[in-house]
Amino acid sequence: FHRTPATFKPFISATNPGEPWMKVRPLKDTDYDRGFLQLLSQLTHVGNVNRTQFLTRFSQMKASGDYFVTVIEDTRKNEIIGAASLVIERKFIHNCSVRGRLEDVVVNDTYRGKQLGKLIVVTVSLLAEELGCYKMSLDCKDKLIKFYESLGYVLLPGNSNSMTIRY
Ligand code: 16G
Repeated sequence: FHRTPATFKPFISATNPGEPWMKVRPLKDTDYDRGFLQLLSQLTHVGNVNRTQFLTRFSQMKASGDYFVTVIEDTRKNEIIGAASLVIERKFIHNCSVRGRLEDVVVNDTYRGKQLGKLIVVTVSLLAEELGCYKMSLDCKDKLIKFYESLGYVLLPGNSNSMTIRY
């Protein structure tokens, strides 16, 4: 992540995540059985999503070509311990450019202190840049602003208020 070289220790990267039992990779079908949805429930309400629903939604995401769901696996336990998604939004503006959205970032809270949040966010942010996104945006709770700022994200006062209507 070239804008913040000092904040990300170079010895941790997607291909070298810091522990031999950690693997950073794209989501796959069998992650239903590795606790992927249980992990997401540490972020927000997931509901009772059965295997068929999961596989159907995941194949729709893959078919669209605009969803890049990235996970961290604990290969010792066969368990998903971190996740983040890049969603590509196609635009007419900026010469038909694409915008990245960082979504559903979650790290298993029993794995604190291993920089997994940083690892997954930097990985997905680099992917956005690689795929030609002219910017990447996210929504987060107040308490996470400092974390995202440490990775190069900025609040643009008056310019990028996040607004929501819930259904
Ligand atoms: C956070 C997440 C967002 C997620 C939402 C779920 C990040 C950067 N942001 O805003 O992706 O979808 O929480 O909360 O991970 P909700 O259930 O209230 O929509």
